[in-house]
Amino acid sequence: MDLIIHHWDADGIASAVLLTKVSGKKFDYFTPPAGNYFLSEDDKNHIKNLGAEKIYLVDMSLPETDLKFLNRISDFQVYDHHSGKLIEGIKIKNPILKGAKSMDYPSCTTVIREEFNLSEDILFWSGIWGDVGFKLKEDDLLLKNLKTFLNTNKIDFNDFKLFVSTVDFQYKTGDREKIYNVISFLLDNPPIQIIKEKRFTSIIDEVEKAKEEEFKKFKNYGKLEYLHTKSPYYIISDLCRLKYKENPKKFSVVLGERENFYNFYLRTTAEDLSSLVKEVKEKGFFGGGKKDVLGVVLEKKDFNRFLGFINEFFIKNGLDLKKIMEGKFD
Ligand SMILES: [Mn+2]
Repeated sequence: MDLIIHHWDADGIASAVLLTKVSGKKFDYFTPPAGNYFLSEDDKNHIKNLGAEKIYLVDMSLPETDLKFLNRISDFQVYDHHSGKLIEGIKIKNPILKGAKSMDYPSCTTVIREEFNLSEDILFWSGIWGDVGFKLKEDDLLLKNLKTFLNTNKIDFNDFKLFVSTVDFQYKTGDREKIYNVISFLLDNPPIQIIKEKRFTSIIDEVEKAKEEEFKKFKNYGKLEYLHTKSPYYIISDLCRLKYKENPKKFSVVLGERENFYNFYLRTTAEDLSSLVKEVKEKGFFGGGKKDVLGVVLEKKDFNRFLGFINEFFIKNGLDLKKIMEGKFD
């Protein structure tokens, strides 16, 4: 069977479903563990063993080596809207890489709709709402068009938002089966019906509760707010943002421990993190970020090397992160 590899969020799921519907075929699906914007060795073995002749990658910018791997083992096609670069010999449909404006392609569903001449539907709009909904202003043309779509199709705005959250929240449980179950449901039913399904909608409350519980476990070390969590829920970026909002000038750090990986998050306005983000990448870690945020995914074997590196940054700011973490790792 052919395979669709997709991002774990609402846009990735909606894109995978749209692509399935338009091709009229059955597919296998794969999404990496939440937070991993790369394929681990396990992921690659799993994908290879599926033996797909054709592999699609939607809504995910993977490292060049991973793209080349997928291109080697299959007839490979990418649909995406993230920044990155074109790679010779790989079929990538991504208008952003050819100079298009990101506001014209706010979602991967936008790229897929254009490629296959699809009419707008709730999946198309859920990709957009999932990726950029939080930053749309009342007078944005995109929001006006969405509201026209919802009115025409008699979909309540709150129901639409619930729809997108329900699709989006599944990955936060840390259980990828839940994501694949949503894809099945969306393929077999009128998509909006999902908001009537307790087994899918209850995930939102479940995740919010887990967040509340973990949030209480932050420890304060003066300028540093630190949380080490072993929660199976993938909520660390949310937790870090919540703590950061309390006091942006502090250093809010969350370390999420999973089976084979650590997720590290730092947010602060105390210092511009842009050069730190750059350095992280140069050192060969899987990381990204902006002025006020750094996120890194680490294989466990790389953790000490990372801690040594990042602690230099904290020492400069009068904080010994390593000492704070001491005793927490074996
Ligand atoms: Mn997207």
